[in-house]
Amino acid sequence: MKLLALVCIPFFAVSSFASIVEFHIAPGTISNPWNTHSTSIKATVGDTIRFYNDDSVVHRLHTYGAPCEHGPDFEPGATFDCVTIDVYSSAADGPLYDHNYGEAAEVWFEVVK
Ligand SMILES: [Cu+2]
Repeated sequence: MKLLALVCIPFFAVSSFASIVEFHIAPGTISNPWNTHSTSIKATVGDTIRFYNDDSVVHRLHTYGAPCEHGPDFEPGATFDCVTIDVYSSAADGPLYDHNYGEAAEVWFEVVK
């Protein structure tokens, strides 16, 4: 039993901290903001923010390396996983945006340690 505990405790200790935060890009978003300050995507570094493209056009998250790497194009009906690697506060540093539509297509985050 002691051995089992030694093997299992580290697994749960690591996995219990990271979670998946789901965010749906609404139909009809096109070149408009994905969300707003008040609906900022909230996560902790290490979490995966899973974007669902519920829209009719390709979307692509623009970042400068935080909270996750710059996104690829992802098709309507597809998902994109933003694996967070650093803090990012849109309230402090401004919204990120859809690479394909420019800065007006805002994406708001509050990703903390
Ligand atoms: Cu970009």
